[in-house]
Amino acid sequence: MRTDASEADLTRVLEVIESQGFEPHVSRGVERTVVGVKGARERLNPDTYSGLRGVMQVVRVTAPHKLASREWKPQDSCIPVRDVQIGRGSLTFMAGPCAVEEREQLLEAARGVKAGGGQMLRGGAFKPRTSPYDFQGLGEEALKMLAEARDETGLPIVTEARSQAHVEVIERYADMIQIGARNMQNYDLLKEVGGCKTPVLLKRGISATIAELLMSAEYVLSSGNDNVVLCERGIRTFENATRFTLDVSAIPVLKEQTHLPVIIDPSHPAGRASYVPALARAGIAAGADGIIVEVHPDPSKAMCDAAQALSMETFAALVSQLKEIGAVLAKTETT
Ligand SMILES: [Mn+2]
Repeated sequence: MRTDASEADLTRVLEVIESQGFEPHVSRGVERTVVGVKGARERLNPDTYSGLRGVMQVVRVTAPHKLASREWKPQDSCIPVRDVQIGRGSLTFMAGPCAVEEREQLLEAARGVKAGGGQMLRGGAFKPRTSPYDFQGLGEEALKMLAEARDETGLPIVTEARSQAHVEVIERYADMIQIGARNMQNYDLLKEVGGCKTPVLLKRGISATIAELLMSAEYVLSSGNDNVVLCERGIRTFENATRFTLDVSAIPVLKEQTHLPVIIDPSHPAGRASYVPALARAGIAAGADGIIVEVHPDPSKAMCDAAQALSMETFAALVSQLKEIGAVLAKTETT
């Protein structure tokens, strides 16, 4: 719509779309309002809309990931998580233990994250583990501890929903719902979080292409949740010196194809704490909007992913380096 289009102009456009049996999707941006029309190519005639008052331009979105595409929304999206704004020229640092283990350990980690310059706290309550014999997480107890840590430090919390059954309880406590790599193509779960108001952090699957990641984001967006942040966390390649291979090239590709913010997880591809800072620096230098990293007050005692957890001191040093890299790229720290 033109910037000077009135509400009446918009209503008229929506009426025309609906009268043709299509469902309009209105997206109100800072500068202009975009109206999406989904439907079979043959049945849609752009001329129907271009003559209506207030319409600036009619564009056919050719990308299969419609709502996630740059064609749909040329401007970078900014995803609000409480008072943290992810994307659009800012850097966001999320950190915390792989799993929430006990109250004191979590509070200590949260204080360390805050002191080290982090803006969000991560922590697993429902852990998807490769082995059924490994620690599976504390469930709702962990969510309560995360909420307590947020109340003390002010850091919004992000935690993973492993199945649809967890979404309702996670929504009650958390500020952002993570969809883990193993669930990237769990379409029922994607639709479930798509029906939530809580922002979603969508991690790339270990064998998923960038196009598949974008289609998964499309599931969430098309189900009604506009607040999606993508996360590159390493893919499986022939290389086994690291746990996975961080696909740095995914960052510029995603930046070209989507308006959604992109962050990286340097911990899971590294598998080892000593590799984590280098991967984090590479990700930010490549244009990522932030990181989500595993930290622990005493890494040797972590019950989950101990080898890759950073100490609080290393995390703080890393954050200051990342801010310097961000400054070179004219990125500001998230507010
Ligand atoms: Mn982990």
